Amino acid sequence: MDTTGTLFMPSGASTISGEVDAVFNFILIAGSIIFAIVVGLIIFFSVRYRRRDKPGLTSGISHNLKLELTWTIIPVILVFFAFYFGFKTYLKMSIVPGNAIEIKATGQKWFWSFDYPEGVTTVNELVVPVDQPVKVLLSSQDVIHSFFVPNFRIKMDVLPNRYTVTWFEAHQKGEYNLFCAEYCGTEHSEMVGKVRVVSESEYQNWLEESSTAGEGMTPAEYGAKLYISKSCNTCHSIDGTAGNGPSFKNIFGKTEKFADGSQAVVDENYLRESILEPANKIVAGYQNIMPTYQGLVKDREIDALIAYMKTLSNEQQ
Ligand code: HEC
Ligand SMILES: [Cu+2]
Repeated sequence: MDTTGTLFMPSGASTISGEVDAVFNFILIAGSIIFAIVVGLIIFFSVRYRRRDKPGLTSGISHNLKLELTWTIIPVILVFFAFYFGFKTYLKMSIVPGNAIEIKATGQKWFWSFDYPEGVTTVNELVVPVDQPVKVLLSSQDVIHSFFVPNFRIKMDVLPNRYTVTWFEAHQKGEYNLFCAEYCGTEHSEMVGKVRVVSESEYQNWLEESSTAGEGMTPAEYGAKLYISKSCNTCHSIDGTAGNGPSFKNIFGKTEKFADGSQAVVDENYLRESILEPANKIVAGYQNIMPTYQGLVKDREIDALIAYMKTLSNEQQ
């Protein structure tokens, strides 16, 4: 159900967000009341019954059965409520509906990629239809990440060498933040994406468009788009400034020096290799942190990226 944002949570946009919030609020409010009562009484008693210099004032009462039953039974009931609703919601969040569409999500330093059954691959953008359950099959290429969409109230660890699963059904169109919620290295805070919830027809159109993306554009124009959409821009600038990776400015045709002392002239094959097997040749002065784009970019897209990098260089050929 819909909930609006509060101090603790952003607005809820999935079918389970209302339930998660209800459990959270119940525990928060019940906990706060009990905390106030316990701490209030501690303060009251320590003042009221502080040690005085008059002996004999302490009464001989050893216990009070009614009171003890009350402060035992009420919290037990509250804990049972918290367990009952918490477990019920947990089960709902764990069991993926049979009619869910399945999207493979991969975490890697430091971006998300998504593979659709239709063959479309996106980076840092998960597009899903509204009012339809979506199963997200998660795994990591490197370290532990965590798939966190606060508006949907889902968070799931993303592990190397193992699959984890989460699911959601968004019932409100819009754009929602996707975070990595597991510290995964220097650019962890840049590991953010978007979940775009669109209508069923927009979704079908988007799938169609994405599988024919780049048509009607020159390769260099398409490459410029891919440079952003495949997240190359998080590590490579185009204005000459060095980031996590070398800038693409004037890259084509230059003589590149590598960490092992060898060197090579940057041509199409070198660029292709750098994208698919970045660990083969490490540019001197940089670390081996570029993820392989094997499987994430199609040949057509590599061609476009190379065409784009050429346009950033003086020495075009
Ligand atoms: C996480 C950061 C990161 C991302 C994302 C990234 N790279 Fe890299 N890239 C590097 C680093 C670091 C190097 C230098 C070390 C090496 O050679 O592996 C590099 C090297 C390169 C080189 C060789 C550069 C040279 O001057 O010789 C090319 C070409 C390249 N990347 C292309 C790309 C493309 C295209 C993308 C997007 C599809 C991309 N990279 C995404 C970090 C990244
Ligand atoms: Cu991460």
